[in-house]
Amino acid sequence: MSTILDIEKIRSQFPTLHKTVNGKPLIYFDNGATSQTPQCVIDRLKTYYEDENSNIHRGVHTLSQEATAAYEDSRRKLQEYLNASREEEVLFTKGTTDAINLVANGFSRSILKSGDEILISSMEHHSNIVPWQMACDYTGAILRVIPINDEGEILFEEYQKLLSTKTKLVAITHVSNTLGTINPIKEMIHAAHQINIPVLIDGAQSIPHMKVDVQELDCEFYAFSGHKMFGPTGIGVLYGKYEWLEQLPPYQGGGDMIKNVSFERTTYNDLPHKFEAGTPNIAGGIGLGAAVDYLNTLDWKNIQIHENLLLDYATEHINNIDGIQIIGQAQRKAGVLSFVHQKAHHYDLGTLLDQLGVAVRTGHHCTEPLMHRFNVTGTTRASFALYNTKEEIDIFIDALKRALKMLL
Ligand code: 7TS
Repeated sequence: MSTILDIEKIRSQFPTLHKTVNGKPLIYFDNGATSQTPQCVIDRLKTYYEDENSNIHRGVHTLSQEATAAYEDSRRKLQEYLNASREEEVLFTKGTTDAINLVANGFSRSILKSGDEILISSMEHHSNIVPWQMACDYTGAILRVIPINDEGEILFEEYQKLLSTKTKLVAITHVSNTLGTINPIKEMIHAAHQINIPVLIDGAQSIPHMKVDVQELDCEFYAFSGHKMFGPTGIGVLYGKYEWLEQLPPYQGGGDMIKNVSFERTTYNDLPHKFEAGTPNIAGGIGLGAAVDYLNTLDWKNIQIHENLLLDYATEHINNIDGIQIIGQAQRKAGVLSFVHQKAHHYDLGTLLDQLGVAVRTGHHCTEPLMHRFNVTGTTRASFALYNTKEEIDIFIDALKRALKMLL
């Protein structure tokens, strides 16, 4: 494939991409679920366990100081990567889900009152629905949902109509994991700020596909997971504006998040530690720093061109197959291709594709309300990353045709 990226060099850094599955070379099109891990991140995790393994923020001994320095260095790398104005604005969490729960918990306990409203969209992942439903159950607040059109795009005028003085937060995904839609979050944030409403962005699916600048976006919160951006599992980030993180109460209680404890009264630690109770995922945090180092070596402009070419090529070829309907045809999309076939079940398609070496995801993709919106029970989803190629799409399309022949 003629490409602007040195794709062979990129692929050589990802050991899993060279596996065979069911006797076939693996074609990994399940990047929306998790991305593969480059050797530099794997090496960094290994070095941590071989050389630096120690608890952090508490030891006077050398090993603990080294581990603390590496962990805090990662935080600074993330601050720089996101262009956050202070390192205290970068909280380590278990992932996107944990980050959103942290904010929902804080809002439940300190901001939301009966009759207040939280605004989300029809295309949210369950992680950006259920924590708000729980917050509403707890406080009597009401969940409002921004509708979308048949292409899978936010209806901006409806969004504006839903914004009111009752709205206490807008929580919206940057990129839909099921449709691939890139939402106009900058305009949405701007509209919310007109009436002083804070905005949380679920960045789980955007971070691996584009450069994000939180100051330029001006969002109050931005949540994402390490394992979808070439980093380790079990680690993620909540970016929050300093004054908002100061205002919210701590999420969990325990070690590290306190200044002083007595049975009568406990005082909480400064940011970011106030939100990081207990021994954190130290190796994960350090490994995520290595993933950021890796991302910093990439040419983002050309990666976006490459990923758009992959998406356009796959879309064109899938559209030529009889009986297939693409779910999600927004003008602006990231590398996600979800589809249904009028006769073949997505689960059967996924199973047969796996037999042919192609890993895709099937089902509702943790977006059940979105499935209802499109009147389907699930889809087959191919989601691409920077290391995928046009040749892999050719094999996938061939495999899909073979699978359909077997099923129909
Ligand atoms: N938000 C979005 C938009 C997501 O796509 C996901 C995971 C999450 C939140 C939750 O992330 P976690 O790391 O905390 O689990 N999405 C998917 C997916 O599409 N297939 O598997 C996981």
